[in-house]
Parts: sequence; structure tokens; C-alpha cells
Amino acid sequence: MRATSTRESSTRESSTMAPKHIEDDARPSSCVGARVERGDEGAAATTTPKVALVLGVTGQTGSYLTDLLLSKGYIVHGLTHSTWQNYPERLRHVMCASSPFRSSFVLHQGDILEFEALVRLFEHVKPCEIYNLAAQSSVHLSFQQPLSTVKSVGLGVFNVIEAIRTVNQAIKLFQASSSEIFGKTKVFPQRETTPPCPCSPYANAKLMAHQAVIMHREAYGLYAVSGILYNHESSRRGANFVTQKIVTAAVRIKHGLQQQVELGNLNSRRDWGHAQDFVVCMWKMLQLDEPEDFIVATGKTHTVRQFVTFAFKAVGIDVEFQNSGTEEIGINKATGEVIVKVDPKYFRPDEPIQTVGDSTKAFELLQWQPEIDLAQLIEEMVTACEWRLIHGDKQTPTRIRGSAG
Ligand code: G4F
Repeated sequence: MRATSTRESSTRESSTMAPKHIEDDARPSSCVGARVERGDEGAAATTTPKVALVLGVTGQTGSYLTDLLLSKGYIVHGLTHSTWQNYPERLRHVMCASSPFRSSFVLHQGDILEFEALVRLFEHVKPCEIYNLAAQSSVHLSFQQPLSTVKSVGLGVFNVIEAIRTVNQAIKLFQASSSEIFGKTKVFPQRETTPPCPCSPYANAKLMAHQAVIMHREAYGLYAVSGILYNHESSRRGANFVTQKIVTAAVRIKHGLQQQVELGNLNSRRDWGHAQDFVVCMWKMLQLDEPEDFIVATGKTHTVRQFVTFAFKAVGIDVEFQNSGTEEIGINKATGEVIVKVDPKYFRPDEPIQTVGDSTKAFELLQWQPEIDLAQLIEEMVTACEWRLIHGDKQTPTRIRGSAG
């Protein structure tokens, strides 16, 4: 991808939601982006890249989505709540000086709960697609911080939708909904039509956001859709989620840097996919003519205990589980050492026993299906963790799928 010289010469490492701070060069004048000149064997062709805005861009999923959109020729603006020094780790490969995408990406800092600032941001960025991934994402934390969770997860989407209605009703919105909305359901696998039954503050807030998208779509004819996302993991997953916690512990125990890992509910079953697969589905959802909600899942479910077994196996350690309940332990079969223990502090007051989604609709209407299986996911996470151990706590080198960069 090649940008105009104006954009190439600009520095796009940081800006804020306040328009006075937004660099205003080559600003697109409509829903589409600035004009870009491309050389094609001597014949100049002109294309007009689309402009996307990713809310929550510095999270795991936001960073993969950014990679995907950039590889498709989009100009990508991202909003993050966090402060950063040079640039956020998960976007280092996009924002560093050697990145071919540096001039096509703009990072803004702000909060989706600031309505006026959100409106100003939308007015300046003029996106044709907005992806709302911005919210507190820990189910466990939502029990300790229910009100702030409901605000960021539930009210945040009202702000985003109202800002779209204020600025340009033609903007397409993707909302990250969650399998957590199905909570205590007894329906397996869950489909788009499965009745919700949330059982955490996080899940209640996600359901509120989910219903808000449907309501605004039906009331105002907006192109607003929810992807009901099942657990999606990767080497970029935050350390507080169970997959990263287990993989990191397995690698550290292998290298003698840690003795054991304490976990909560080992019986819980989750449908774990790869975030890089899921962002493809999210993008496809905004390319349809008519807005539709979709389940985004692998259709396969495993217990936390199984994930532990697979992750330790991937680093060459065979684990054998003994006892049950809070007395359950995982033994290193080769040494007899206890390497997994249960600590009730990681239990939640309530949670879905099993999540498993049926993505048939996504397969039929979007031709989407996941490409990375659980074994490949774990292998990638282990490799990245080993790399971080050797090179310090830095994100692993990233190659954007589908790009020459
Ligand atoms: O990795 P988790 O914390 O993810 P959880 O709660 O399923 O939520 C994730 O997926 C949802 C669906 O996409 C998202 F909406 C949400 O934002 C988030 O991305 O926990 C997975 C399972 C749970 O059943 C939990 O009880 O692992 C169990 N678990 C057992 N021990 C643990 C632990 N979870 C964590 N985080 N830490 C433990 O020590």
C-alpha cells in the first residue's frame, strides 16, 4: 500500500480525541478516505481507500483487526483509553519507523463515554466502518467493578450509536458482543436465536449492548451488527486471561522460573478460537448489503483442565490430575512435583459451565470458518512466550497476514 506524499510525511504516532490535536492533513471529505495514487507498471491508477475506526484498538482483537484492515488497503484510525509512551506494544509493528503501514494508521486517545469528543472524532475521521471493541473485558473483574463495567460495556455502545446518528447514519457499526450473554443456557451449541441468560455483571452489560444494537437497527435503519464472539486467544492475549496464564506458567515451569500455577474452575468448558480468525469474520460482517448478527465460534469446546494438559504437553511436560474440587492438583508425571493447584480466589460467584457456538450462519452467509485450531493456537502462544522470555517482555515480531510487509 502506498499513501500520498502528504500522508507519508506526517507523523501519526499519537493524537487525542480533541480535534485540535488531530493532524488534519489529507483529511477525507466523505465516508471514504483520501485519494491515493498507485503506480501499476507505469500506468497511474487512482483508488480511494476506505477509512475505518477501531474503538479499543490497543487490545488483542483491535490490534489484529488493524492488521487485517491495513492489509486490505484501509486507512485505519484507532481509539484507545490507555496512555502509552512511544506506542502500544501490540501496535509496535504498525507504528514503528520501518512499518510499511505507518502512514496509514492514526492513534487517538480518549474515552467512548465522552460523547462530545466521540462526535468530534467521528466528524474528523469520517469513517465508513466503526468497530466497537472498547470495554472492560474481564468477566472476573466485573464482579468486583460492576458499575464501571456496565458503563464501559453497556452505556459505551449507546454513545457510539448516538454519535453515529449525529454525524452520519451511513456509517456501518460492528459491535463486539459476547458468548457470555448465553450464560446459564442449557442449549448446546448456542445459535443466534438461543435465548440469552446472563450470569455476571459483564454478561448483563454485554446483553444490554447487544439489544441496543438490535433496537437501533430496527428503529432507525442503521447498519449496526453484533458478532457474538466466543473466547478468542492468541500470543497477544492479556496475562489475566486463563489461556495466557496457563501457557506462560507452562513455559516458565519448564525453564525452572516458576514452581506451580494456581487456577480456579478447571471444569469450565470454553469454545476457544484464534483472534486472528475472528477479525476476518468481523470485517466480513460489515461487507454485506443487509445487517445481520452472527455467532463467531469454532464449535469445539474444551475444559480448562484439558487446556492445561495440552499447554504443558506442548512444552514437553505430561500432567496427571489427582483429587477433585479445591483439592485437585496437577502432577508432573516425570518428577512427581505438583505443578497445578486450585485456588478458590479465582472462582467466580457464577459463570457459564460450558460455551460452544454454532457458526453455521457465518459459514453460509459469509463463507467464514476458523482456520487455526486449538493445537496451533497453543503452539503459537508457547513459541511467543519462549521468545518473550529470551528477548524481554516484548511482543513477538509480527507479520501481517496477507501483506508483503
Ligand atoms: O480466560 P477467561 O478469563 O475468559 P472468559 O471469562 O471466558 O471471558 C473471555 O471470553 C468471553 C467470550 O468471548 C469474552 F466476552 C470476555 O471478554 C473474555 O474475553 O476465563 C476462561 C475460563 C473461565 O471459565 C474461568 O472461570 O477459565 C476459568 N478459569 C479457571 N482458572 C480462570 C482461571 N480464568 C482466569 N482468568 N484465571 C484463572 O486463574
